[in-house]
Amino acid sequence: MLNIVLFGPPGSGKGTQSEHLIKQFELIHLSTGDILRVEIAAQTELGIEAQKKMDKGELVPDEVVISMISGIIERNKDAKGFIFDGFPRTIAQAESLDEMLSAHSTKVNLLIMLDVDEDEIKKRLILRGEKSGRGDDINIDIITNRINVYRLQTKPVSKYYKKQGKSFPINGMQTEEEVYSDIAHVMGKFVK
Ligand code: B4P
Repeated sequence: MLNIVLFGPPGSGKGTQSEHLIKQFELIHLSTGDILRVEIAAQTELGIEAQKKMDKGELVPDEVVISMISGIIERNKDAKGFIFDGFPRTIAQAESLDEMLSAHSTKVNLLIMLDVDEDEIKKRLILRGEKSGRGDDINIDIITNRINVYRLQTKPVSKYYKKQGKSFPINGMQTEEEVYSDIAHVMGKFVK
């Protein structure tokens, strides 16, 4: 299995770059943000609880997200690998992911870290909010909170994988195509 974590602040291009990766590599795309938005649209119990957190720019509780991911890994034991998009977002999630993968004799192979500065993130998210009406992209206070949550709770996850020699930083301030070209270059080291 080849397992990739696409990592970076909100609006850094994780979802955007996942689309390119899916086209080129036969990996299962697993976006916790997308899964949660499906639950919200269906107004499930999980979705209603998740929406309260997401509308404030906070993270959904670890146990909720971990059990969602665990079920999907379990159902796709024979996959060539996964693109984890927006997961793990806390150290507890990273530790759980390592345990889940290790139970299937596999591991995270690399973390692709998309570096984008705060002013650019705010511009991108506001623009997306205007186009899509996505609740957590419209309000600047919510966006600022998401950036703070990223800095405090999520950024340490990149250090966790850096210590394991698995973190590859990419300049996410370039055009979408240039970012993907850099990602494809890193992927070349893992896919022969
Ligand atoms: P996500 O759905 O993961 O959303 P995101 O971080 O905002 O987006 P992403 O980085 O994918 O941005 P995109 O490519 O779309 O999370 C939403 C919320 O769900 C979280 O705040 C949290 O509450 C909850 N959640 C999700 N996972 C969780 C977890 N594991 N634990 C707890 N809670 C969780 O790009 C954004 C915009 O930029 C797009 O409009 C795009 O067109 C543009 N763009 C992309 N690349 C560009 C480039 N190179 N140049 C210019 N614009 C670009």
